[in-house]
Amino acid sequence: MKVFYTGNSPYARRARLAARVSGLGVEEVDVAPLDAADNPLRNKGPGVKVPGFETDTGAYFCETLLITNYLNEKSGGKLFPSDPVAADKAREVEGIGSLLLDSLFIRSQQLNRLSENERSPSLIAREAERAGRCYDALSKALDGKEASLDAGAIAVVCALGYADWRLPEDNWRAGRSGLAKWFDAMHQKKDVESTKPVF
Ligand SMILES: N[C@@H](CCC(=O)N[C@@H](CS)C(=O)NCC(=O)O)C(=O)O
Repeated sequence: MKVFYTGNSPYARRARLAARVSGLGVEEVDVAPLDAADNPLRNKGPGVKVPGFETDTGAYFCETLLITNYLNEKSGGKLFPSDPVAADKAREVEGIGSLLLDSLFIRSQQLNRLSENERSPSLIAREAERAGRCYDALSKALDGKEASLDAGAIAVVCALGYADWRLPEDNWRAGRSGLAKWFDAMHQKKDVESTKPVF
């Protein structure tokens, strides 16, 4: 199995961390830069996005959640706690982390990729509000929680790490010291630290 990534992609970081936690010996293949005419992903599928994933049977697919679920299934459930109640909670957190990352990504594209007259102020405001609600919900869910690397924690670490890089003005730590403490504790883990975005 192979996971294709670039060092600055928060989505690919999620897939790489999931691959490591799965313990399945997934090979990590750096395919930066994505816009190169001879990028290997061009021969694999229409998306040319990271993460991409190749199975041992030669199938190829994109989409972080699909990849995470595949790795969870193949590893016999290593990406979620074995206790069913805790596993459902982890899915709840994973969903909020996913929402947050999508929201931050939209806003970052608007603010960092478009010129001022191409931007949509209403879209930016809507996504900023959504991100605020996600930060608050994560603060509630993770304040005082143990730093363990399941699919929920992976999604959140990657989203908050992306916020630090692309939207530092969100200042998500302000008034959320429990979440900040949890985030720092997660970075004591070698894989979390070693997959921090390269920029
Ligand atoms: N919905 C996709 C999003 C993946 C995504 O947007 N990846 C970005 C990098 S962070 C990408 O490959 N962008 C290349 C492009 O837009 O051409 C997922 O969940 O995996």
